[in-house]
Amino acid sequence: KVLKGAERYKAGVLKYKQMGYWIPDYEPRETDIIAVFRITPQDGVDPEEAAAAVAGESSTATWTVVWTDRLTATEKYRAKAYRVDQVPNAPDQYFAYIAYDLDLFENGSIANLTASIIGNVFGFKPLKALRLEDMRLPTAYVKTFMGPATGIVVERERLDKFGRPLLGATVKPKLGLSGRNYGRVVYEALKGGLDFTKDDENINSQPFMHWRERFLYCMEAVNKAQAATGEVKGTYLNVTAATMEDMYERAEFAKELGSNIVMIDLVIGYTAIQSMANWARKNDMILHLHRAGHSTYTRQKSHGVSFRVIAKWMRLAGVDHIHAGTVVGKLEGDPATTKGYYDICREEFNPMCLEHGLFFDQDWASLNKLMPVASGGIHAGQMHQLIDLLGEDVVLQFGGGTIGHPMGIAAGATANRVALEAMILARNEGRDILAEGPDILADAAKSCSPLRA
Ligand code: CAP
Ligand code: MG
Repeated sequence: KVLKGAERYKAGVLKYKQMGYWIPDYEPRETDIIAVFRITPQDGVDPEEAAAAVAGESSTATWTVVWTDRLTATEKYRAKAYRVDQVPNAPDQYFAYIAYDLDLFENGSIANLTASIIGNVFGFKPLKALRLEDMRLPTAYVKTFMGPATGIVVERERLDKFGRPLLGATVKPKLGLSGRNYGRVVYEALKGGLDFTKDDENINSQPFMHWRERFLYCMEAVNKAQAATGEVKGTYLNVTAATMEDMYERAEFAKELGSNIVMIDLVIGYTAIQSMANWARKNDMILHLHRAGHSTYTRQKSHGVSFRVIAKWMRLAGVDHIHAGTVVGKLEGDPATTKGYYDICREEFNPMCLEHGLFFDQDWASLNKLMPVASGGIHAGQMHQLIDLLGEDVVLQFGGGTIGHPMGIAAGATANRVALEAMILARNEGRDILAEGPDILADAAKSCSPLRA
């Protein structure tokens, strides 16, 4: 009988443990990259063997011993599974810790890192499911990346906005407006009090609005709104396109028109993201990353890649903004896990904190901080919850929550700005904004009819 897949492992035909990928007494070196995977072995597969198999398949191994192993320093290059813990309340799942020698990776390349860590192994037969939960990135590796060029501090300085979250809105409907009408939305929203407007993730260059048309009308709106309000304004021009050449062309045009920011979608891929980050760094532009597509692999709790890992990769890659969840809006996310994402973006050092999903201490080695963006079904009525949950260094983005206002777009923007400022003032006065939030909003609404509406 020819044994296949999981059967082979049960019968002990293939033994990654024996091949040297399970080293229970291994103490990771300071320079090792460590990954923690949630593994669900097939019934009857030993979890340590499954962990060893993940280590093998994500580093040097194939399904059999090969002669050429004798020609390299196999011990150094083999990833080492060194710890397997049962997941609380999930009897068939285990956290497997795997250490990788730094020599396995090219400096400064997310594409190269991910080709190993999430390369083939997620389709591996002895596992029912596999999820990459977290990674410890050693300082030696972090330092091979440039990180965000602008980040939080410089963005605030460039925009001259301090002490409060930034306010934005995604132009709606997502698709279908002409350039001229699109520009009108941008102007109304910015003049009404927002700092930013934003293209939607799926707006590129469609028949109803060519990208140049959009950029021209948007920047006219930005300039007019800046002149009318005396504030620095911006609009995230989405330069996502089919090729790098197209993206560079669009980004260059945005710069030529005086934009301070461009936007890309996660779906363009890691190498394209790193190229755009380099471009933004050289051109003094803020780079906004919309995480379009992430839920296809981040949402399931037993299979895929946690968003916390994507956030870490993106801080290395050097985007300046990243969508990181709202907790209270229309898209899934719980407070503890989301706090972990925000800490990855905004802290110099993340201490290990299992409650927030952080499995390791993470030293960011002076890489700039990344501005998180909260977006998705949020509105002024949640201002107290948003500030309480997400703090001050965040972009709050209300699409429907601006453009759906009953009195119009500018009124929607004003309602958000007034709610924000009232809440920040109350917080700075030491009031408990979570408990008193609705009263604070009601008070502010007495002298602001858009907020009242
Ligand atoms: C929000 C949004 C954003 C999502 C992204 C949308 O619009 O423009 O793309 O929030 O989610 O298309 O749904 P509304 P995330 O403000 O009108 O809901 O930030 O979680 O990646
Ligand atoms: Mg959107």
